[in-house]
Amino acid sequence: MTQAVGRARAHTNIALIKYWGKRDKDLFLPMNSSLSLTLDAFYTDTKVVFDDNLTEDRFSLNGKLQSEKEISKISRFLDLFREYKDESRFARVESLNFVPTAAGLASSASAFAALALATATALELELSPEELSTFARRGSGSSTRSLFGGFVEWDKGTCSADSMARPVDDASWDIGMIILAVNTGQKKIASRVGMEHTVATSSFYQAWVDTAAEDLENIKKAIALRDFETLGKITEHNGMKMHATTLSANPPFTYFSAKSLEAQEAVRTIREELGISAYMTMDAGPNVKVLCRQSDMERLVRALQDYLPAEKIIPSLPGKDAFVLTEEEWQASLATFTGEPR
Ligand code: 2P0
Repeated sequence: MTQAVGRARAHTNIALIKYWGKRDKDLFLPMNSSLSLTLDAFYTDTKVVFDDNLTEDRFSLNGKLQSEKEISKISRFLDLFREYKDESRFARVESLNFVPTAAGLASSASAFAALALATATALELELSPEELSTFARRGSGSSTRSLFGGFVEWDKGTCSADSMARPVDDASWDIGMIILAVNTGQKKIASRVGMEHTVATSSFYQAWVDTAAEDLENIKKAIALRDFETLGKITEHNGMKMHATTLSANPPFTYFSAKSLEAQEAVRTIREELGISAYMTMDAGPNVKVLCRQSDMERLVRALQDYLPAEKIIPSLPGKDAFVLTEEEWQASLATFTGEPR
């Protein structure tokens, strides 16, 4: 019996310059480059065991065996590594998502980043984290950025080999983010479906691509200068432009719910009346994410409590690079996991 084992942790990330649209669906090549902030409060731990006793791949998430459909996604992803390394063994994959249920954050970014690092570790692949991000990308675009901590750019590249993530700045300078988990339980339009429909039908789509490139250049300058105000303003503007493309799709749709608009209004009011710098962004769901200074976070959380229940306000600091876990750390993770997403 031979086994090859790898374990890893990766944190989720929130895009400040959004990835919205693919130019190649099979290779997950994006229309535009994007930039995100990795968050330390939300992460996925994954263990992969390649084992020649297995006759098929297995996948459990949060202690529950997953359906054929979920397993086939994982198998296709593992095939990329098996082909690269000429590996024939099947694998057992166990993942734990440490994301509060209320946060309603998509976990595909941290999930595929953790799986990519765990698999590369098990198979002893000699890949840089940038190269590994080109594998992660094929599971879910946003997972490229979860291999790194702090501010991370995903360069759209020219082909599969160079469409990769790179660290921009470790964000160790008074940066924080607060998730406003308004979670209305409304029917979701998966981001993959939403972006495809938008690319195909939105009359604003080309303007999105053109201006996202400009936003990316400007936000990188703001990060280099540690200019929080400019960083926040570009973030808010870019996010709203992404959502404008959904409203201009045909038929139109939106990820905004009434509760999202209320939360947005609360952020604007606090910014104007209390003078606290806070800028919002949203993804393919109703929750609002607020970029702020770490030093303002306590005051901002208190102010937000006038508008939202305390349990819906979830602060986070910037997260670190994805990293390899030891068996002891994996066991500790299993022991603290309650069996349901926290
Ligand atoms: C982002 N989103 O940059 C953007 C902004 C949602 C809105 O990346 O099809 O789950 O797996 O590549 O990565 C969510 O899209 O999509 C996303 P796929 P993914 O974070």
